Amino acid sequence: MARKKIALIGGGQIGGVLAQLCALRELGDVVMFDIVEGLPQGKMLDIAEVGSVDGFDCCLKGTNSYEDIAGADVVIVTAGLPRKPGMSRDDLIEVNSKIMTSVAEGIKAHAPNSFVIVISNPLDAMVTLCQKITGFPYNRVIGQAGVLDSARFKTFIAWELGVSVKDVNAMTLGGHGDDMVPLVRYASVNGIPVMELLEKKYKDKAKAKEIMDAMVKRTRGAGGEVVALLKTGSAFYSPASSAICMAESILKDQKRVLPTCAFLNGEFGVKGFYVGVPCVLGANGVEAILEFELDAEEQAMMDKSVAAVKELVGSMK
Ligand code: TXD
Repeated sequence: MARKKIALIGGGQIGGVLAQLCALRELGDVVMFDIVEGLPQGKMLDIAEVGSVDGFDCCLKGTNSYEDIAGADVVIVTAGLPRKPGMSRDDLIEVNSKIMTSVAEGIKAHAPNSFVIVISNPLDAMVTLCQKITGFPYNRVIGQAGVLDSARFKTFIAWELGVSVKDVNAMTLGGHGDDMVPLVRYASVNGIPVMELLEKKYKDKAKAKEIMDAMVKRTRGAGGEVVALLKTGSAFYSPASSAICMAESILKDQKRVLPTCAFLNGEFGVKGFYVGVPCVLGANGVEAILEFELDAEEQAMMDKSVAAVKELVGSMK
């Protein structure tokens, strides 16, 4: 049986970590495409040369030619500029739309049967564009944002409560912008509601709410917090790990339930737009969207986030 093949479009900061994670987890053979000559070749050679140390068997190839992505099972797209301090994700739309157009054409021509995971920002708009240009069915074109946004939320909860992050469960919905919707009601530590634990800790409902509000705010601004510290780019370890988690669920048909930027056809009251919602990811890509009742406050936040996504998508030429 042939090995799976993963194509990475974009060999920058996130692309490099993606390649290393693919190799370490032996997800399949990896080809990295970038327009910069030597960059993908150099990175892939660098990673390939520690196969004996890390103990992985896979072929790693860097390329400047789309022909090399032929036969890819999963394509992960990071091509595009990252933010600089003071920029919003939406400021990238003009330049990254042009890049995404050429990338999607390349994928359509050379990996027509692949599942595509888009990471490039502004995420919700770039996924929309990628699907439009490839013409692939919606279940095969998704975006990564929610796994990372949720992971950030979980991290802050774990730090606040002094518990292992492995026992924290929490999720964000909506667009990958400042209006994303961290779901406080469903945040738990092994099923115990986080709000209840905060109220016990502080013996004060108002204080518990204040602490939660601060964690929600930090989650919404977490990407910008990293950008402000790095000054020269945006987060790259965490988006790579998050996308690999999605790719792995598809490649191994794990059917994990992951917050995914997926095309909605009426779910959560949204029709015709890509928005972050919990999806079952398996061998058929998005195999199901898990819809559930939002309360009035959550629905209002979701509506606000979706309105921002609609405006962003509408602003694409
Ligand atoms: O969670 C998320 N979705 C994200 C998204 C979290 C953090 C950052 N996110 C976005 O990912 C970020 O705003 C950027 O739009 C992308 C990629 O971020 P990265 O940090 O990897 O950017 P780099 O290091 O600048 O790498 C981009 C690469 C670089 O090597 C360019 O040469 C290449 O993209 N590039 C192209 N590759 C292929 N084809 C074209 N046309 C092209 N243009 C540039």
